[in-house]
Amino acid sequence: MKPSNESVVAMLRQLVAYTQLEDGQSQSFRTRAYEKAIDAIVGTSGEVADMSPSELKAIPGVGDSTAQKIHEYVQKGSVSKVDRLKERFPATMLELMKIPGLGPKTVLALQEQLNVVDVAGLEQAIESESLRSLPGLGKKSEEKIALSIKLLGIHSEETRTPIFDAMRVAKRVINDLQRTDAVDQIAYAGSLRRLSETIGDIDILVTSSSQADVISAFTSLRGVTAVLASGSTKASVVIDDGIQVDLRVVAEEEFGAALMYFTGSKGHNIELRQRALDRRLTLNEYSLSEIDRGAVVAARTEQAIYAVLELPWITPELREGVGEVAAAEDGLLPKPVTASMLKGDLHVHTDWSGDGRSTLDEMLAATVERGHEYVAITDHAENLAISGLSRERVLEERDAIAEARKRYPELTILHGAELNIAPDGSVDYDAEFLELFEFTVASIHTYFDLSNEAQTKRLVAAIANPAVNVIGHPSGRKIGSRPGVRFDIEAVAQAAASHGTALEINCHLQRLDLSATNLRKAMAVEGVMFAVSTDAHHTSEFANVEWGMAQARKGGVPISRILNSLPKSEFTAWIGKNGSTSAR
Ligand code: DGT
Ligand code: CA
Ligand code: CA
Ligand code: ZN
Repeated sequence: MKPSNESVVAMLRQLVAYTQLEDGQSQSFRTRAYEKAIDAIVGTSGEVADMSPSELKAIPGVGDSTAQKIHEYVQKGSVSKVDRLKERFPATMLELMKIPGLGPKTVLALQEQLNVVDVAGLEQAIESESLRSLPGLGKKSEEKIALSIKLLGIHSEETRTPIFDAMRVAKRVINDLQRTDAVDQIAYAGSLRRLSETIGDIDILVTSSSQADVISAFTSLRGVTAVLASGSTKASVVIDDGIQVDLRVVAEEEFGAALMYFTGSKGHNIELRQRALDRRLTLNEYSLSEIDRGAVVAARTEQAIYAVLELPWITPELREGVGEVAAAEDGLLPKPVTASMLKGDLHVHTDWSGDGRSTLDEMLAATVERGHEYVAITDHAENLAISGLSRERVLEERDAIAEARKRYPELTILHGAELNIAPDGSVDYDAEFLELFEFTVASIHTYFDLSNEAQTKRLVAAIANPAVNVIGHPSGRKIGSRPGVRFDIEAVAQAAASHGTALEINCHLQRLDLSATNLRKAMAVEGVMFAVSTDAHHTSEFANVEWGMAQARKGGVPISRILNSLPKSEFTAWIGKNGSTSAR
């Protein structure tokens, strides 16, 4: 079976990670070349596996040596360079690199000087105070790393995977399996479908007319490092040494019942089973049936099963067994929001700031393609050392946007910025200069470990700034690698409501920020608006709106609270109320 583009991209990502270790640095010309190729392949519609080395090289962004490696992977199923590096560096070292404070250089030194290659060894090195002996580290950094491990809940025996990584693997497995003729319907279930922040294992359901072919295709997928179980209708494997994937082949007429059962949560299932019993019905992974005669009442779709149980279909993100069934019964659940309801994106980067990877025109064209009416271009502001725009560059970008408006007459383009919230709550530039922006997002990018009180004050000050329209990724967390700032969500939501500043739901799967917990708390404050924004740094990242809207569903946010679902005129009226903008 030829690898999907996702598989090729996964191989390149491994290449990036292992090259970082080999070089002892996170960026080099080699890693940049691989990363450029990843963007290029994500953006291409062609099948990489069908291309010759010269066709591969013809994709802008794919260089010579990368094309060779892709070709090798397609031909042989692995890349000798990766195999060689895997021998030298255990996969657990890649996990260590995700801990804040542990870059490739330190992880390499851990192996070379302390013989430490995993979290258990790291914990011992902290315990024995030998971590601090490594070059560039000290007592303080040792303590900081110890705190990160604690706050992130990383344990040597704990193997939950951040949803960002798990979703990638799931999409790749699904894409690879779909390439076999044996697969009809395919879907992921479990905690992944519920949009849990971390995933124990990936659950995938398939319908098929040839079960044995599906199972054998699954257990021989590229990237499978162990087959844990393999039977006639189910199998479990480990992918990339890291995550378990469970596959079940189910009958087509029972797909809905299976999807519902394996989506869970267990608590949700238990409540529904009780509800079935109350109606002299029994619910299991195969069907909803009459207890007395055994006749199937519903099984093919989830909708049909919920309907017989006298409930509206409950969106998977809410199925946590924490009162959603009662709320559904009382008609209290909001209508699930979806990506197609959005009319604009309010947090978008371009290559005007250092970390953007697509041009202004590419981002605008992609916005139009999504059918959006408006977009805010929010490149980084000057205080962000590596990629922020100087005042001069801001003025240049403003001119470039004015020109671009002529090329995209159907799109309202707001010239904006992503400001940096300093520890005292102030932002970049000065009040007069800030007036030239039509829209701003303000975000925390530094000083993540101040007290709860200080961070709350900091966020409230930014919210109260008349030049600020949205607080971007309010906690700044990265699931699994950065805990983010602690703050009082009620106080922040109160301030946001009274100053007419929206709170962001950042769509990136590594962020999902605000968290679902904080969204539910913020929802309790009347008048708070949310901006579901991609924070895209590349055209391919606009697709992340799917996750932002799933996060909104998980937080119980109705469409009326989503700022960028408003038609253009209402949207501009809303930001105008803030008093800061001159949006067209
Ligand atoms: P995870 O994998 O730990 O992130 O969480 P889940 O929810 O994906 O759990 P998993 O993979 O063990 O099982 C998938 C779903 O299957 C689960 O959400 C509900 C259902 N399920 C599994 N075992 C049981 C069970 O013993 N009773 C009931 N009612 N449902 C179960
Ligand atoms: Ca699971
Ligand atoms: Ca499972
Ligand atoms: Zn941003």
